Amino acid sequence: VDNNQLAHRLSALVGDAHVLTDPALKASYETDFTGRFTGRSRLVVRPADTEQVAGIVGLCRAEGIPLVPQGGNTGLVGASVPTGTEIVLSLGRLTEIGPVDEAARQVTVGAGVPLAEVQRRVRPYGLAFGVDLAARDSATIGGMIATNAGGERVVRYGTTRANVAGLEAVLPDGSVLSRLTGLPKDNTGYDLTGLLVGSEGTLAVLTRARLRLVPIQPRRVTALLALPSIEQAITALTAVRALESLELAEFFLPEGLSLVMAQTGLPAPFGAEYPVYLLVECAGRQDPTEELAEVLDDADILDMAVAVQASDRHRLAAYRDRHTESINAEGIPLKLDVTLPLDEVAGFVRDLPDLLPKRVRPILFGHLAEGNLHVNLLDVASSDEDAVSETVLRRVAAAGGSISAEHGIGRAKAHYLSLSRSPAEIAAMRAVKAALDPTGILSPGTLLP
Ligand code: LAC
Ligand code: ZN
Repeated sequence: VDNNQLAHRLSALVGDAHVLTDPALKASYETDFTGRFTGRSRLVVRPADTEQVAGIVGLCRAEGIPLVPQGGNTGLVGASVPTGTEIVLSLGRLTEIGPVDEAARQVTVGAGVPLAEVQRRVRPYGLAFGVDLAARDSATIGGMIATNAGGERVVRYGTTRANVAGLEAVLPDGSVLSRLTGLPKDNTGYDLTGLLVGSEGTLAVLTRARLRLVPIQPRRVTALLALPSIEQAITALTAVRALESLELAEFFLPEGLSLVMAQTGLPAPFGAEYPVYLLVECAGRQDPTEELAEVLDDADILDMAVAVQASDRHRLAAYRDRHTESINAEGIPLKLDVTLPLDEVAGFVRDLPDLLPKRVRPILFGHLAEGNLHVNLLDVASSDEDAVSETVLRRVAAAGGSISAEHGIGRAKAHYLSLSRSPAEIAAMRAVKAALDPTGILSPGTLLP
């Protein structure tokens, strides 16, 4: 079918207003927010519900038209950006939120609901979704599940996988899988929900999710610690991990802090610059300030800012949260997102500059409790990108780490998958892909090259 016929048939399913063929209207769906991944799509289609999604997928399957599902387009590995032959299937209109089940502590939401909207909706019940991340206003639940997003609260609540009780999804043949009861005990065969979490749009189009919720911990303290080294930051982290109330342990370095201050106009947090910064937050039913001070008593802390009021806490958190946007303002970074065993983190940070061409500026920050480093490289010549990525990712793999901690594989890391996965694992993944999507219409080029 040519594009006009396709647009016509899709319009019959979703309405004229929701099939975008005008290049100006399509543009924001064709480039990711860092500007690194960009491509063309045949058109963009915006269904309103599961039935319309099933209709679109069925049509694409019948006509052999590839499609790329897209949520808030905040992904960082190019998994939801088209390359030319696909249509973009935007889930942004699937925004229904069901009643909050207080007894089960669950809620069913549409794939297109932004994270911040879920949090707003469940807050009056004293509940929260356990996953939180800097892109909360745009990132959608469907996209977060497709990437198994991690974020800043993993140390307490786990990744998205641990917070999803069930899914509804459209398979490439147009059939609908629905597992939304959220039963905490349900041993009836393969865990299809678990399989689709982290599948990056390659196995199914996610349409709804049953989310687990956690009680809001009303008393909160945030502290920004200045430390002499990564080793000492890990010692401090080990100390705070003794606390059940620990929700967040994020690190950043002076180079990143300077960019954030320059971009945002925030004042320096301390009178001097220090080698490493660790942002920690504890929350409980009782004020955790005292227990935090207690466990940090022996740590080698050079300076510290502590905040209890929400506005003060948010000001401290901003030094960390605003890293991504501040880096983007400097240029299009080469982004690597790796995990290392904790005892390898300091050595990696020390060795990194020697692995890079001289002019490259590494900006590191991330989730220290998981050994998850966001390696942002500015000023990498485009001819050096592949070599630089491979060198750094090989170093990570050699240290027993993972080449993707939380952003996924997407298109960006597909060629490096074998650094983190064995031939047997990749063969098993290919077999699953072939069984569910035999003609390969879903997100071609993502995850499995
Ligand atoms: C963060 C995103 C980049 O941690 O993963 O801010
Ligand atoms: Zn992150």
